Amino acid sequence: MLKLAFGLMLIAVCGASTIQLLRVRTTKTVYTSQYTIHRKAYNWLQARAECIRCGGHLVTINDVAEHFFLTRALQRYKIRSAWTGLNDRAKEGDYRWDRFNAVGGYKRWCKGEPNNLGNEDAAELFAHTSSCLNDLGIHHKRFFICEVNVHKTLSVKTV
Ligand SMILES: [Ca+2]
Ligand SMILES: [Ca+2]
Repeated sequence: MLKLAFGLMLIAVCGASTIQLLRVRTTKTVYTSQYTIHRKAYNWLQARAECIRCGGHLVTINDVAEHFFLTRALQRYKIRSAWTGLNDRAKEGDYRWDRFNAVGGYKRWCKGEPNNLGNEDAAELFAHTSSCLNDLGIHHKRFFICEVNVHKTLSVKTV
Protein backbone atom coordinates (compact mmCIF):
# COMPACT_ATOMS: atom_id res chain seq x y z
CA MET A 1 0.00 0.00 0.00
CA LEU A 2 2.81 2.33 0.92
CA LYS A 3 4.68 1.35 -2.24
CA LEU A 4 1.62 2.05 -4.37
CA ALA A 5 1.16 5.45 -2.79
CA PHE A 6 4.80 6.29 -3.44
CA GLY A 7 4.46 5.20 -7.07
CA LEU A 8 1.45 7.39 -7.58
CA MET A 9 3.19 10.32 -5.98
CA LEU A 10 6.18 9.88 -8.27
CA ILE A 11 3.96 9.89 -11.34
CA ALA A 12 2.21 12.98 -10.11
CA VAL A 13 5.47 14.84 -9.46
CA CYS A 14 7.05 13.87 -12.78
CA GLY A 15 3.80 14.43 -14.60
CA ALA A 16 3.25 17.97 -13.36
CA SER A 17 3.68 20.57 -16.09
CA THR A 18 4.82 17.95 -18.56
CA ILE A 19 3.63 16.94 -21.98
CA GLN A 20 3.81 13.24 -22.73
CA LEU A 21 4.81 12.13 -26.21
CA LEU A 22 5.09 8.65 -27.63
CA ARG A 23 6.84 7.93 -30.89
CA VAL A 24 6.94 4.51 -32.51
CA ARG A 25 9.40 3.81 -35.27
CA THR A 26 9.26 0.64 -37.27
CA THR A 27 12.30 0.16 -39.42
CA LYS A 28 14.46 -2.90 -38.87
CA THR A 29 13.52 -2.83 -35.24
CA VAL A 30 10.43 -1.78 -33.40
CA TYR A 31 11.71 1.02 -31.26
CA THR A 32 9.58 3.10 -29.01
CA SER A 33 10.65 6.23 -27.21
CA GLN A 34 8.62 8.10 -24.71
CA TYR A 35 9.33 11.77 -24.20
CA THR A 36 8.27 14.26 -21.64
CA ILE A 37 8.50 17.95 -22.31
CA HIS A 38 8.86 19.66 -18.97
CA ARG A 39 7.30 23.07 -18.85
CA LYS A 40 9.46 24.17 -15.97
CA ALA A 41 12.45 26.39 -16.62
CA TYR A 42 15.52 24.68 -15.17
CA ASN A 43 19.21 25.18 -15.73
CA TRP A 44 20.87 22.34 -17.64
CA LEU A 45 22.13 20.46 -14.57
CA GLN A 46 18.75 20.71 -12.85
CA ALA A 47 17.03 19.52 -16.03
CA ARG A 48 19.45 16.61 -16.32
CA ALA A 49 18.81 15.60 -12.70
CA GLU A 50 15.05 15.87 -13.15
CA CYS A 51 15.09 13.59 -16.20
CA ILE A 52 17.13 11.00 -14.32
CA ARG A 53 14.84 11.26 -11.30
CA CYS A 54 11.90 10.55 -13.58
CA GLY A 55 13.57 7.43 -14.99
CA GLY A 56 14.93 8.87 -18.21
CA HIS A 57 17.61 11.18 -19.53
CA LEU A 58 17.86 14.46 -21.39
CA VAL A 59 16.91 13.69 -24.95
CA THR A 60 19.36 12.23 -27.45
CA ILE A 61 18.51 13.18 -31.04
CA ASN A 62 19.55 10.31 -33.25
CA ASP A 63 18.27 11.32 -36.65
CA VAL A 64 16.49 13.93 -38.72
CA ALA A 65 13.07 12.38 -38.11
CA GLU A 66 13.48 12.59 -34.36
CA HIS A 67 14.74 16.18 -34.64
CA PHE A 68 11.61 17.32 -36.46
CA PHE A 69 9.27 15.17 -34.39
CA LEU A 70 10.47 17.05 -31.32
CA THR A 71 10.43 20.40 -33.10
CA ARG A 72 6.82 19.91 -34.11
CA ALA A 73 5.91 19.00 -30.54
CA LEU A 74 7.53 22.16 -29.19
CA GLN A 75 5.80 24.25 -31.82
CA ARG A 76 2.44 22.67 -31.04
CA TYR A 77 2.76 23.82 -27.44
CA LYS A 78 4.30 27.17 -28.38
CA ILE A 79 7.59 26.43 -26.64
CA ARG A 80 10.40 28.49 -28.12
CA SER A 81 13.30 26.27 -27.10
CA ALA A 82 14.18 23.42 -24.76
CA TRP A 83 17.32 21.77 -23.40
CA THR A 84 18.62 18.61 -25.01
CA GLY A 85 21.26 16.20 -23.72
CA LEU A 86 23.89 17.50 -26.13
CA ASN A 87 26.86 19.09 -24.35
CA ASP A 88 30.61 19.66 -24.48
CA ARG A 89 31.15 19.99 -20.76
CA ALA A 90 34.00 17.42 -20.66
CA LYS A 91 36.01 18.85 -23.53
CA GLU A 92 35.38 22.10 -25.33
CA GLY A 93 34.04 21.52 -28.81
CA ASP A 94 33.60 17.75 -28.33
CA TYR A 95 29.83 17.56 -28.35
CA ARG A 96 28.29 14.43 -26.86
CA TRP A 97 24.84 13.28 -25.83
CA ASP A 98 24.49 12.99 -22.10
CA ARG A 99 23.15 9.45 -22.19
CA PHE A 100 26.11 7.03 -22.55
CA ASN A 101 28.31 10.04 -23.37
CA ALA A 102 27.44 9.13 -26.96
CA VAL A 103 29.01 10.68 -30.04
CA GLY A 104 27.18 10.92 -33.35
CA GLY A 105 23.47 11.48 -33.51
CA TYR A 106 21.89 14.28 -35.48
CA LYS A 107 23.25 17.74 -34.74
CA ARG A 108 21.48 20.35 -36.77
CA TRP A 109 23.25 23.48 -35.54
CA CYS A 110 21.85 26.94 -36.19
CA LYS A 111 23.88 29.12 -38.52
CA GLY A 112 27.09 30.23 -36.79
CA GLU A 113 26.58 27.80 -33.90
CA PRO A 114 28.06 26.36 -31.78
CA ASN A 115 29.91 29.60 -31.02
CA ASN A 116 30.69 28.99 -27.33
CA LEU A 117 29.92 32.65 -26.71
CA GLY A 118 31.10 33.40 -23.18
CA ASN A 119 31.43 29.63 -22.56
CA GLU A 120 28.36 27.75 -23.71
CA ASP A 121 28.43 24.03 -23.00
CA ALA A 122 24.97 22.58 -23.67
CA ALA A 123 22.54 22.71 -26.56
CA GLU A 124 18.98 23.95 -26.68
CA LEU A 125 16.66 22.96 -29.49
CA PHE A 126 15.10 26.01 -31.11
CA ALA A 127 11.64 25.34 -32.45
CA HIS A 128 11.42 28.28 -34.82
CA THR A 129 10.99 27.65 -38.53
CA SER A 130 14.61 26.78 -39.23
CA SER A 131 14.57 24.40 -36.25
CA CYS A 132 18.14 24.04 -35.04
CA LEU A 133 20.49 23.69 -32.10
CA ASN A 134 22.23 26.50 -30.24
CA ASP A 135 24.90 26.11 -27.60
CA LEU A 136 24.02 28.05 -24.48
CA GLY A 137 25.50 28.64 -21.04
CA ILE A 138 24.32 25.84 -18.77
CA HIS A 139 23.13 28.26 -16.07
CA HIS A 140 20.35 29.53 -18.34
CA LYS A 141 16.89 28.28 -17.51
CA ARG A 142 14.90 26.53 -20.18
CA PHE A 143 12.10 24.03 -20.51
CA PHE A 144 13.55 20.60 -21.29
CA ILE A 145 12.90 17.30 -23.02
CA CYS A 146 13.43 13.97 -21.30
CA GLU A 147 13.46 10.67 -23.15
CA VAL A 148 12.83 7.16 -21.94
CA ASN A 149 13.57 4.31 -24.30
CA VAL A 150 10.61 2.19 -23.50
CA HIS A 151 10.85 -0.73 -25.79
CA LYS A 152 13.12 -2.23 -28.38
CA THR A 153 12.58 -5.55 -30.10
CA LEU A 154 14.01 -7.38 -33.07
CA SER A 155 12.47 -6.85 -36.47
CA VAL A 156 8.90 -7.78 -37.06
CA LYS A 157 8.72 -10.70 -39.41
CA THR A 158 6.90 -9.91 -42.61
CA VAL A 159 5.60 -12.54 -45.00
CA1 LIG B 1 31.27 24.89 -25.43
CA1 LIG C 1 25.62 29.73 -29.00
